[in-house]
Amino acid sequence: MIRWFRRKKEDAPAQEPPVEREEAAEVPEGEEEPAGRDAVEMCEGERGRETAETDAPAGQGELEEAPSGETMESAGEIPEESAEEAEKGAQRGRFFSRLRERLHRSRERLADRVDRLVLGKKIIDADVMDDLEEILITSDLGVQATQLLLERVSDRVKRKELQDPGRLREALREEIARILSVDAPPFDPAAAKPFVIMVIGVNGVGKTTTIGKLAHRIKASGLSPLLVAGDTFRAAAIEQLERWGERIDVPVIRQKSGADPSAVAFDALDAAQARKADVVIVDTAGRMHTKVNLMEELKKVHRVIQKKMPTAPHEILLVLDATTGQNAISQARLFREAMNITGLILTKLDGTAKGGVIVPICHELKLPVRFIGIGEGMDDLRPFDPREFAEALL
Ligand SMILES: Nc1nc2c(ncn2[C@@H]2O[C@H](COP(=O)(O)OP(=O)(O)OP(=O)(O)O)[C@@H](O)[C@H]2O)c(=O)[nH]1
Ligand SMILES: [Mg+2]
Repeated sequence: MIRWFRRKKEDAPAQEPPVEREEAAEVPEGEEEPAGRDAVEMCEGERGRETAETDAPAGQGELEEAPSGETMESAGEIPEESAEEAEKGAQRGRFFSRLRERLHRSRERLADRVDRLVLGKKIIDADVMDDLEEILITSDLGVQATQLLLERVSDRVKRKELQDPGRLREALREEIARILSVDAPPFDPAAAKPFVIMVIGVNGVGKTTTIGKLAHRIKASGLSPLLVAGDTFRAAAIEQLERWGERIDVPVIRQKSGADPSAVAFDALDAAQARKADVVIVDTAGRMHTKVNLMEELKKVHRVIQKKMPTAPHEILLVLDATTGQNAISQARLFREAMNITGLILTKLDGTAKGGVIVPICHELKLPVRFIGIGEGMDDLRPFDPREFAEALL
């Protein structure tokens, strides 16, 4: 049907395997490395290390936010309820601007090119569709999702619902939001006690950092999280999680480096019960998805958790690094074969023009994106809202 599409499909680039990282990633604002400890122990974080601007949930009924502490100057003159509503609206606006700003590289690649495409055009014809196809594919939307979008846009044109090229972008945004809206139960850490979350993914995608940010959100919502240093494989991984624990004032369960990760998880569930923790978040080693033995280790951690608490883990979150583009999809496919993934977290959307990759991920995997990472700070994890994201992207 479309020339460019046929041409490109044949010479689509081969997918590269992920690069294994050697170096331990640092917690951004560097802190001293704690001394190593031998036995299983709790590391209580220090209080009040940082105060932070907090993100509001993006409207998917997820975690409640801690109050921002900001007040409206004229609150006294406005009825209490509407003042609160106005503040919420203003806050949403600020968060959306930040999301848009962080996604600017992806937005430039997609939205700006769509704008240039329709500039001066009177109708949406085959040439426009051809060029649109090229824009979508080269914005990491993938062959299948691109085809689906083109079909839906063509249908709208045929039905005469879409005739003005100036409205093409809006139509695409709506269709992208539809693809991103994967039907799934909500992420609800209050649904069990303790609510156990396993975080998995290949080396360097941002698992440990995401766990720090997620625990910070969970704590701000009023629940008490507990972190589990299940990455006993990489040197300094335990310390990295401990530094996050200190920074956000959340306890960390650890054993010494090289210990069996499933034993750490087992002990952590005991500790969670003893401490009445609400949410347990288990960090895992960065896995090369081609190394079957490492996948087996993940399954073992899963089995041990389940033995201790038959309904757990309640969420298995796969972390994907958006900067790896199409490679993120092949990682997700392989992890899904091994684990019953309940949701995805896409990280590093701030540093890449490949943010469009979220569209084929949702289209192909039909897994909900739970959160997105838009920076290295503790407030840079946001609940994923398909409409908001589509709007920020396009
Ligand atoms: N810009 C940006 N950087 C991020 C984001 N999330 C994580 N990072 C950075 O990515 C790097 C790797 O993060 P880690 O959390 O160590 O990744 P990991 O998956 O735990 O890595 P391994 O433990 O080696 O498997 C760190 O430098 C993080 O600060 C994000 O959303 N945006
Ligand atoms: Mg890690």
